[in-house]
Amino acid sequence: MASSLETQINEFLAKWNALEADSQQGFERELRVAVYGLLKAGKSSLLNVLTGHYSADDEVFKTGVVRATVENKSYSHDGITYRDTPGLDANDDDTQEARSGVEDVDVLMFVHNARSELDGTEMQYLSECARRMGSRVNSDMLLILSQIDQSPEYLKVKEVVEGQLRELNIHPQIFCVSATLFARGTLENKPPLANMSNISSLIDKIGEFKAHSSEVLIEKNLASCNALLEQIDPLLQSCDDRMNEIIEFFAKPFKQFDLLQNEYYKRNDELHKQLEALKEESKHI
Ligand SMILES: Nc1nc2c(ncn2[C@@H]2O[C@H](COP(=O)(O)OP(=O)(O)OP(=O)(O)O)[C@@H](O)[C@H]2O)c(=O)[nH]1
Ligand SMILES: [Mg+2]
Repeated sequence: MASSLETQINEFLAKWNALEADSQQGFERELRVAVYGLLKAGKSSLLNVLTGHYSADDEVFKTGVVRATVENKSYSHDGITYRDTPGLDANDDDTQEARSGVEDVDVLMFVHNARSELDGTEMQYLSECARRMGSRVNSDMLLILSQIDQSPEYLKVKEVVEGQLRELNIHPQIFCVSATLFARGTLENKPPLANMSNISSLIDKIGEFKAHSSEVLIEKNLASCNALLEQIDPLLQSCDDRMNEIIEFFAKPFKQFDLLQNEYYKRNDELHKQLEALKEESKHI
């Protein structure tokens, strides 16, 4: 009980200090954009093309058919810090690492493979994002339907996904993209291929975020500040409750001690009086 309250207070202070440090950087820092999503969603491949790395031997974010990303990794490109995170739900450590990797980001790209609708786990992670980001979830989160070159039915999937997002009562902008098509189109100098990838529209969107980054940062800090302020009253209440428990814990023995002390003073008084009387008597002997 005590340690959990202590943990809550420490977590609160850590968030508060981080927010303060963030504000003190004077909004000079780079916009932070992160990917988040299930294993093999195509997160690292997407970041490679967004940072201008198109071939397998040139990638900055490791990709592959087996679990490739096991820790958060940031890379700065064109004034933006891109952050890769491990796939959610591969194991608890990876999920925890990914969660910590997206805590302080300005723009969150939730990446989902366009071959099927969102599954239950992704719905849970998305509602967690909605809780954490508040109203920012609609403006600062993008839903990326990835690998569309492998999903001829991706537009139908997109419609289903839109319905699922409505169920969650969130409305992030959706981008249907293919990192592979963009990389091939660029390397082989085939603009139509690159155009089919829709990566350019995502790059434009990120450019808009960058152009308004100081507003984005101020709004984000304000939202985080308000969310933290809302935690203060419940925390104070928990502190009061704890203090009352402690007072109650000590009150009983203190009361007994008081009674004993009074009894002692009373007896001491009587003894003094008796001794005085004896002394008086002895004078007359
Ligand atoms: N055809 C096609 N394959 C893709 C695309 N994007 C990623 N892939 C492939 O999908 C596999 C997984 O891609 P990654 O980028 O490593 O996926 P990830 O989400 O980072 O995976 P983890 O880090 O392991 O969670 C790789 O084999 C990629 O080559 C795409 O747009 N089209
Ligand atoms: Mg990866």
